Parts: sequence; structure tokens; C-alpha cells
Amino acid sequence: MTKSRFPKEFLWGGATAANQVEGAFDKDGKGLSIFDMVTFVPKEERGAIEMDIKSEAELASLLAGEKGDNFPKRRGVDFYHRYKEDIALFAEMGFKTYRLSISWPRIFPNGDDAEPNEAGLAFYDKVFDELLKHDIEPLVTISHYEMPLNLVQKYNGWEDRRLVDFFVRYAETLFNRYKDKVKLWLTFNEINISTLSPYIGSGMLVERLTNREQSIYQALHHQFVASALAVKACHQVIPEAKIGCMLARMEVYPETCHPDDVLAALEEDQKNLFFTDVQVRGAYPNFMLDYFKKNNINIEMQPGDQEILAAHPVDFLSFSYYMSMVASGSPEKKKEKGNFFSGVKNPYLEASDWGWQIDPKGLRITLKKMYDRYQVPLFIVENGLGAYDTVEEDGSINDDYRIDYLRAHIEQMGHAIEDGVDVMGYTSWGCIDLISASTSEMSKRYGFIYVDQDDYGNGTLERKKKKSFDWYKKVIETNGADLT
Ligand code: BGP
Repeated sequence: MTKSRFPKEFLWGGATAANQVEGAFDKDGKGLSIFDMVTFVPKEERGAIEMDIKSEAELASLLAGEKGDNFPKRRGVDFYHRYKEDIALFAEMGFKTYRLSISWPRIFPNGDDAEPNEAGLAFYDKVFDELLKHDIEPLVTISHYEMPLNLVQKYNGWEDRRLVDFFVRYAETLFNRYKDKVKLWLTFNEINISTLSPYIGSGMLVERLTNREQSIYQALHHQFVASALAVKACHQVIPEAKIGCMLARMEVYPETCHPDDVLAALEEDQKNLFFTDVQVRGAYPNFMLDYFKKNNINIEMQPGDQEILAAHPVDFLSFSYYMSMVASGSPEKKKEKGNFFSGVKNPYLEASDWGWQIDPKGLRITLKKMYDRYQVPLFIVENGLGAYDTVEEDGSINDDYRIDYLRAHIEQMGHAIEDGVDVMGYTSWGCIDLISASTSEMSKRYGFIYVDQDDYGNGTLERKKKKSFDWYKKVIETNGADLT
């Protein structure tokens, strides 16, 4: 065992989102969320992004039950009733932190309600108390793909400026209620997803949009302003708290050293870093203003918006990292599929069963690059391997492939820390098996803890420790020194 490369206060843990674990979608006054409307589609019938609901007609037919009743995110894995048992297992692994999200429609069932739903607030009080009892620090995402459906129907989501006020009211409600319990916050999960999935990222039905790109960037502007105002409110209400942004990070490599490929990779990368440029540096970068100009995109800003962005940058930058991408200067190159992103195949990397190109060193590269660019603490709040697991006859689950994936990534994160990057913590994605965000499968598993449930909701929901459970426990115990 070598000496630990990780700082003493390093925050090891795991991450989930309310819509993927809680279930109880209609309990205790909760309203419907955008993800409650996404049905399960078997792999063979699946297209590129299944979760994008595009039109009012599609939404109406889902609401009328015409597309069946298999809505996996409505059932999650019943964390709503089993949080004590689950948190006890996290504590047994030694978690220092647990990243979870609050379901917006549990607190404001319609999103535009004047008063919050007390039963929803009380639920998270219980969850936070349980975490604190086990010395686990909550890291809370305010919005993780869980917008109240009513905001889609009535306002077309973030296209409407009024969403800023609704979101800020929601965030302020959380800060005031949980100020003594939660000191680590994130505003929007993977804010860049809106460019690929306007429904999930911004609550917009694309068929209502007259100019798709214009509306996406306008909605994003509203989200940036709302996020900055949430940062402001958080600092006012909980001065000792830290609040960050969250990016689905895509490290992009050029396909060759041909300058056309290098330029293509740089421009892809800029598209990804645009979001953190606004949220960390507090201003729109020139390359994006130029892009808007060339593409006839006019962002409507209210007086004072730019000042708000500049005055309230985030305290830290968090991101998800699953894979890297390759960009080519020749547009006709075939693209590989990721969950939301696609690019050219990298011949040096292997891919998961879902085609995500596995690249641990890319994590080190991305940590170094982002720290150079922003010089703020970084937090890896999602990383992990979605895989099929098998329960052996003796009940064991030998997920060595998952251990290998995590070990290699943690190793590279350690090197980045040695290289001088300030990393606050690491929460592996889906620490307990949950419903997949992009495919709504249960069988795409990430957890250290197995949950007995299939894609159709059959199963006992019993929790079982996988082989990776004890492995991660040892990693945390030794503060990352022992990864064997
Ligand atoms: C991110 C989301 C998560 C999560 C993860 C894995 O994009 O923030 O919610 O689910 O990806 O993706 P998937 O569930 O599609 O495998």
C-alpha cells in the first residue's frame, strides 16, 4: 500500500438523483415531473434519445396511458421508503458525502405554486437527519432533470423568463429550510444537456419551437441567470455554504494531428466549456458571441443580467465524466453513440456495453485542463460503469469489471491531484442501482449495492452488496491509498 495522494478532508461518496431512485411519484402531494412521463422502450426499438418528448400530442397520449404504463422513473428503487436502509449501507462503506437531488415537484408540485408542499420538505429533513446521524455530508443538486411537468405544459419550460422567479423561489425555500443541514449545493445537473435534449434539459417541447437553436440558447440564458441568482441567495442565507455548477464533461481529442482535426477538437471542446465559462467566469465567452452572430441567434437579455452573471460565479465546478470523444475535421466521419453525445471512434479505447468509450487517462487530462482554465476547486460528482450484473447461485455479484473501471479512474484522479489540481471529492454515479437516465433501464447498473428489480418493475427490491462494495469501502478507509 502506498501513501495516499488524496487530501485528508477528501470527500469520497456516491451520487444519485431523486427521479432515478425515489419512486413514490404521486405520494404526499408530489406533482408529476418531466421524467415521470418517460416510458421504457426495449433496446431493439430504441432510437437516439428516447427521453425527449417532442409535442403536446405525445405528452397527451402519455398522460392518457396510450403508450403503456411502464414508467420506470415513477417507481425508482423505492428510496422514498427505504432511505434509512440505503443510507446505513452508504455509511458502512464509509461515505463522507452523498450526492442526492431534491425533486422540485415534491416541493412545488406545479412549479408556480405560491407555497411549498410541507410533506415534501419534511421528507428531505428526514433524509438529511439520517445522513448527518451517520456523519455523511449531503451534497444537494437543486435541479436534476426533475422539473414539474406543469411548467412544461403552461410555460414551455425555460423558454419562458418567468421560470427564473419560480426556480429562485424554490432554491430560496431550500436554503432557508435546510440551512443548518446542507452546506454543499449544486444548481443544475449537466446544464449542457439542453442543447441535445431540450425536454430534459430545459422542459421544452421541440415542436412548439419556431427556431430550435434560438430557443435553446434563450432558455439556457434564463438558466444561467437563475443559477447565478441561486448562488447569490445561497451565499446570503448560508454564508458558510459552497455552491457549484455541474457540467457533463466531454474531453475531446483530435482524430489525428492534422490541423483540421485539431481545430475541430478545439471547437467541440469550446462548445462544452461554454457553460462553465459563463458559470465560473461570469460572462459569455467571445467564441460563443461570435457563434451567435454567425448563426443569427439573438439572446434577449434584461438590463442587469450580465451584472448578475458577473457578480455571482459559482464557488466550485463539478462535473460528470464517463468517456472521452474524438472530433474529426472531415464531417462525413461516422459517429459513435454515447448517452447524449456522439463522436468518432477512438481505436485506442474500449467501450462499455452501451458504447461509451472508457478512458481513465482522459479524466486526468480533463482535470488538468479545467483547473488550468478556471483555477477553482473541482468536484467529480459522477463517474462509473453502467453494466449488466449477474447474481450467482450463492447470491454473490462479482462485478470485477466495475472495480477495474473505478480503480483506473481513481488512480488517474490521484495523479491529477499530484499534478497540482485541487479536487474536493469524488462521488461515483449510481452508488446503489437505479433507473438509467437515458434509457430508463434497470438492467444498466452502476451500483455497489444491487437492487432486485428488472426493467418491468418485477422483483423484491431487496438490496445486496456486490463485490465492489467491500472494495470501495477499503478505498475510502485508506483514503485512496489502497486500490487493489
Ligand atoms: C448523467 C446523469 C445521470 C446518470 C448518468 C448515467 O448524464 O446526470 O442522471 O443517469 O448520466 O447515465 P445513464 O443513466 O443514461 O446510464
